[in-house]
Amino acid sequence: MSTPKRYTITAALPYTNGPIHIGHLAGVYVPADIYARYLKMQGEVVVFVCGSDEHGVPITIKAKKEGVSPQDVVDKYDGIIRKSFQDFGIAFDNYSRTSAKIHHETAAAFFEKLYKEGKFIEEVTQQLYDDEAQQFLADRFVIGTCPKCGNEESYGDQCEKCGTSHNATDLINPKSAITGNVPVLKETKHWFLPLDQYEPWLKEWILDSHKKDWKPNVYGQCKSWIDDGLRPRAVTRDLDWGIPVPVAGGEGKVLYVWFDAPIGYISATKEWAARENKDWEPYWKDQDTKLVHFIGKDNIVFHCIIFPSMLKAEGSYILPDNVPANEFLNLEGNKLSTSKNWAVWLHEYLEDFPGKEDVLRYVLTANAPETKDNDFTWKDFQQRNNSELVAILGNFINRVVVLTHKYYDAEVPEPGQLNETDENILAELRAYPAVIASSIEKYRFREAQAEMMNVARLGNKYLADEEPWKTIKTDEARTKTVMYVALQVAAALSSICQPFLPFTAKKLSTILNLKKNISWPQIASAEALLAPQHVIGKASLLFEKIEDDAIAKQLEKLENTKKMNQAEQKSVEGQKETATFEDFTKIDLRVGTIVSAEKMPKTKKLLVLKVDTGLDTRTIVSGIAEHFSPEEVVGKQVTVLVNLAPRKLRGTLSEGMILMTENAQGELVFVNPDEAQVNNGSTIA
Ligand code: B3M
Ligand code: ZN
Repeated sequence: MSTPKRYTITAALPYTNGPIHIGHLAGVYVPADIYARYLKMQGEVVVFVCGSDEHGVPITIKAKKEGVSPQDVVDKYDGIIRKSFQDFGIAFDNYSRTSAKIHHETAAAFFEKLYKEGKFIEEVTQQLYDDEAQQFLADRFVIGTCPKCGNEESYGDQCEKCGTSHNATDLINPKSAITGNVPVLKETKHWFLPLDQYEPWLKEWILDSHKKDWKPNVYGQCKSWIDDGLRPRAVTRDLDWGIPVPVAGGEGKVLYVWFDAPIGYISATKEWAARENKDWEPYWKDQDTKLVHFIGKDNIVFHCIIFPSMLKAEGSYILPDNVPANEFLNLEGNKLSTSKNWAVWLHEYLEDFPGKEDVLRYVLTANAPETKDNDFTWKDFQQRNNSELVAILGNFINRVVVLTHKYYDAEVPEPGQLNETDENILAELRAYPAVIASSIEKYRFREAQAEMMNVARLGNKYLADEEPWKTIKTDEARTKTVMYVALQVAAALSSICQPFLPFTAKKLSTILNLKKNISWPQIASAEALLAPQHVIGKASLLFEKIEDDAIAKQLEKLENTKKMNQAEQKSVEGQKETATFEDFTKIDLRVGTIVSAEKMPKTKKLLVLKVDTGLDTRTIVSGIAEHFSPEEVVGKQVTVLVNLAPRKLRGTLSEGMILMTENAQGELVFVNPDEAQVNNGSTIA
């Protein structure tokens, strides 16, 4: 594309089945926001849209779990998500929702047009059905083995492990997520988008035209799907939550969530345009518009293959110019998970760290999973705040501002003749906007942000080398020049940091008492950013140190989550088959005491115990050596199953079994009569 006339920037619509966490932010919203802010600063015409994704099975499942209606669920999370984005400074032009009337209308009209033009295949096929729940099992209502990678917990429409998108009937060993039953097959009519017909075009459009400009992870995934061969995809579902299928025969059916959700970008643009008195169509239909989708890697197939095929089928829309999908962010070494509560939730962060929005933005960008999965740790968060934001950027600004107040009563001094060092610093400064812009335009946000910090480093080094606090005693003229140059660097930073650290940029503008924002072309030009005699504002710290106890608190929160998950896992283990009373009376449980213990030679797991059972002292081989040393168990009173059929383990006859369980931390513990002082041989019943 030659220079675009305008930009349509979209960020994945979050499912309203939970709040936003740092994984969403790092993968999608922070990079999208940096990109949109950057373009707007350059004076480009931009619309940046997002909204709540309120349909689909995840919402219904959440509603069932919480015992409320799907509408209650989406209202609750739409509210939380909307507010947290706003408080965090993600500057959408419009944040809409797919339950909005305008979206229902837009999505239904889109479907209808394709239907009327014969772009769908209408077919009665066998679909998975849960007899007990009396419901078809689409998407996340069914779990089974992924035919591609063998992941045993793949969903009906997509495997989260390998990203493959498939039909529910492709799953091996499917099980209903509602009842756990094995589904049966039942006939039902649906509408399919014949992706196979779009294959030749997709090959040309992606594999030939976007080989160079799409990220290798995105291009690679697309190539692998196309190479595997595409098949027709159902775009309707037998569900009761969603947008009703608007054509004859569609009664009781809704649009597939991944059919309606991306159309949400269009509805959000329409809603915005109506509010702003603008025309939405050029943003979606003019070839001079650059459309960019920010998403996480699990959404690649939908944004690169399915949605573009829908747009192509419709015929009047532009296609995405790029889909800079990120990989995943982990938390303290483990995969982020909404259901396991393994996350740093945005709304909680904002409460725990008020005024520190930019710290999180900074850390997430510095660690962004742009080319591979990455890990967020609280230690790294603290470290990057204390030794980068505070020690480099904050420190530079503070020195400049404090010295300007002290030496010149807050007035920018008149510089003398610039020497070579000064000229070099200013020349370096002027080169930065182009360098940073080029990284941003290539979607390399961590690189771009690192260059922004280099501007602060440049300023710090200049001050450290020129030592105005020393020259003030010997050379007033030189000191003025140095402070003037340093103030130019500070002023440039207020603008350069804006896309990355918008709250800081604002603070810095106030500190420097800027009347107008400084533009990047201005920085690149030779003009003064802060003229002599300009009076700066009061000094105040841009960042503050984060102490150990704040970090310890967060780690403790995670530790508690871990414990709760472990406890929950225990309690959910299903009950076994019914045992009759006769079955039970066959079992002879006694209290015994371990009188000696030693490791079974050449094994890791086995201890050979001698146990006084009250009946006799017998040998029992127990697989607990990785959890207990022989010394630890001698003298312990334990529960013994004494009439278990004896068997030989590694040549030693074992005559019984010691009962064990796991505590909430997952450690093995004895099932014993505790401190009760029971005689050996007492029966347990
Ligand atoms: N709701 C996000 C997800 O997979 C999904 C994105 C829709 S974008 C049109 O969590
Ligand atoms: Zn898979």
